[in-house]
Amino acid sequence: MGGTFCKLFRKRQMKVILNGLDAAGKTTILYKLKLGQVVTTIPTIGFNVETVDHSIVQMVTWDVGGRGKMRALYRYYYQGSDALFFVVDSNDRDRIDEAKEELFRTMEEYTLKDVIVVILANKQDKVGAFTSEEVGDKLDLDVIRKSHMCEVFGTSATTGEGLNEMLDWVVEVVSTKRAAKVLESKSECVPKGKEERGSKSFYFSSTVSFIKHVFSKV
Ligand SMILES: Nc1nc2c(ncn2[C@@H]2O[C@H](COP(=O)(O)OP(=O)(O)OP(=O)(O)O)[C@@H](O)[C@H]2O)c(=O)[nH]1
Ligand SMILES: [Mg+2]
Repeated sequence: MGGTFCKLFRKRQMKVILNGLDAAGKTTILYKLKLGQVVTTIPTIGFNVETVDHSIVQMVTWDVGGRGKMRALYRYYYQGSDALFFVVDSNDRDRIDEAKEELFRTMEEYTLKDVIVVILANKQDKVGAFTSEEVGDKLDLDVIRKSHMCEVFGTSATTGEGLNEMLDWVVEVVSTKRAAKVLESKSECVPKGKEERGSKSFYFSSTVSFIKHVFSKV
């Protein structure tokens, strides 16, 4: 019983991968989300893993460095991810095609087949940056949307613009996806034929098994 109450009030966990070209702003975003402040960064070699709390959710966030030979190994850490945050330097017009290539290369990973894809059109505070719509067009997001739920947000890691709105959307979408999955498996687990459909005992046993099932998943 105690365990059930703990489960009720415990934050749900999500796994998030922060990816994108070097210097796009991944590490700055990670620490802005975690600490609420702008930290001085150096290029990430390897990765940073931090937990970020947002509303009912705790996100285990993997910030993978945008350069280096180890990059090819990062995919081994993608397993079980709920969301891919792909960060783009919207002010770097010369590298937007490279960013698109990196996004499409990343999306080929089988372990990312079920993630939601969140494009962070970062550095919106810089004059002359592509807008989030322009970034979406340049990255050909309509192609990604054929296989994944995908949204683009204009952000600035330095001012914090767009970050909360983005997290709200992610939490809502991932929670809805999980609930749909539980309901789907519930329809497979409800015993059929034991009680007559429509009878009180049928609904009682269905509800009990559904609640048990939900608590076994949270
Ligand atoms: N003006 C502005 N500068 C930013 C923003 N986000 C990051 N920067 C700066 O961009 C530079 C690179 O930021 P990082 O967070 O280190 O980039 P990264 O994507 O982690 O880079 P790697 O670790 O090399 O993959 C730093 O000088 C940041 O201060 C932003 O939204 N606006
Ligand atoms: Mg970094």
